[in-house]
Amino acid sequence: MSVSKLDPAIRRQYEAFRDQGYVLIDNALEGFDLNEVRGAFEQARTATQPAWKDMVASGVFKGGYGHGPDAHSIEDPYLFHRCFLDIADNPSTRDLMRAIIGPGMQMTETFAHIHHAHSNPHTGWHRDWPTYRHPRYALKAKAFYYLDDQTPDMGCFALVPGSHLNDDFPPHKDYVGEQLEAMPGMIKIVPKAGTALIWDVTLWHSATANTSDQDRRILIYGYQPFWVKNWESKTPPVQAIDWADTPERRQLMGIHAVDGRAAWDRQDVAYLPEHEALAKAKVI
Ligand SMILES: O=C(O)CCC(=O)C(=O)O
Repeated sequence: MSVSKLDPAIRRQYEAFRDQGYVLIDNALEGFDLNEVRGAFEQARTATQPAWKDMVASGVFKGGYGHGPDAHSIEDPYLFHRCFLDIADNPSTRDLMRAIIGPGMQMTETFAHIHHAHSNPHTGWHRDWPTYRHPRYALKAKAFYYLDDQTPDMGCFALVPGSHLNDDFPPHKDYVGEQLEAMPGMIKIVPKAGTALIWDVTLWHSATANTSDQDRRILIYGYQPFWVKNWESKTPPVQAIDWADTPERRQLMGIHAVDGRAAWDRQDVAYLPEHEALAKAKVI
């Protein structure tokens, strides 16, 4: 859909995203019971805590977003609770995300992320990859959902507004340790619980130290066009397949495309009958 045809409210958010590289949406979790989401989050934390502790003790770290001594990153939290899939398809952010990513949007990653009280930044200044620019769409945007009110000492996510338009990567070596927060133009994102931050992964961004007494708890979702490889040789987990009970959800989970070629569809997951009809009607 052309930008001029977007709903005016979505268009304003879309234009802020294109201009500044990010947009904040208040009360984005209003359709969900925040306490239930927090409970599900803690359930996932409890289930994965022993493995995280073993990893910290071993000193060998792998996993998403600074998984290590300063952060506990729980990949695919929907394996523990279905509400994390419902939030992936959140009506409060879905239309904006589709406007940003374009037709054939899928979710390519999700984490429940804890940046512990009294811990160092779990990552420094970076952008996720070079600026592959498109005049209308972004190659990847993330949604962060905040489960708690943030304060500036709570290990806030930091970014430089507009830096997605720079060709260069951030001068990260000049802004480490005590100097991390001296990055020119940086702002900290300090929203209320239930807010969503939608941001372009080519923004210059960093974690900051959490010097407060409270863990920072966020949900992370990454969205990309369907033609980006997602599961590769891994069959999507049964929880994702069962949840994806409409063609639109099949697409969101990177299984079968609605807007896209039938040849992109996974062969290791059976079509929903109505989706198979859609795929058969495609010419390519
Ligand atoms: O958790 C943070 O504050 C940093 C996140 C980050 O670097 C990323 O999502 O790429």
